[in-house]
Amino acid sequence: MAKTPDYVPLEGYTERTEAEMQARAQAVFETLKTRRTIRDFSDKPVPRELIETCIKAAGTAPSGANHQPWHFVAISNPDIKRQIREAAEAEERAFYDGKASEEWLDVLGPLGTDAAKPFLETAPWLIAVFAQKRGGVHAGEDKKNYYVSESVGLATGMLITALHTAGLGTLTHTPAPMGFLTRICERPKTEKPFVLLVVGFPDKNARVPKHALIKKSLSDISTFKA
Ligand code: IYR
Repeated sequence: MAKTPDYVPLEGYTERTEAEMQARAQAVFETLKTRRTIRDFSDKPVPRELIETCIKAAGTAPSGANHQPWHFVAISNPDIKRQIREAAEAEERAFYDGKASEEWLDVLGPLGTDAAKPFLETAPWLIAVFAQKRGGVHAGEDKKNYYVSESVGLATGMLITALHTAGLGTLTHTPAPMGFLTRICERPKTEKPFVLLVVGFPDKNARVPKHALIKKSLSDISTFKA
């Protein structure tokens, strides 16, 4: 039987003037438009507390039935980073040396990516994001989860936003298939590896491909019906 909901008054909402709202929206845009996907990382350490705070920010994301179907494995251990690099590079060699279609390799050309992933060891943190097929509003429950990919995608976006806003560089890395993350991170089979974030400071000589600077215009990405 469905439970009747309990309610509490909304807290934490701040009403603002239109000018203030516009200024704040503009400030978020100014911050986010400087985010770049980084592949040249420094080995400078990043405090664990900073990663913890960004993961807490990600954990505020909306999710199907508020089940919060995500788990973040934050790795700074050099031995585990090496295992991840070795497994990811093996998958990437298979990808670049045969599995990827010509069409796919063609669109990757301007990014300059290849099977070598040294940043998986250089960067101080890797965050493996897992999507939980089963769970519940409390940790340890075993109900069906809903809109899992949507929820975990939203949380990952908020994690990237938090990391960038804090002053860190990230790479959204998706070695395919990513099954090795389940084994190396010792996660249950009911969780699916979703994405591997590489996190740290950009190297002082970091470069980004020009291709990454192309951003669609407002009219390309939106339609307004007044
Ligand atoms: N996973 C590979 C290939 C790759 C695929 C896409 I789509 C990208 O935007 C970037 C890379 C790699 O990491 O090299």
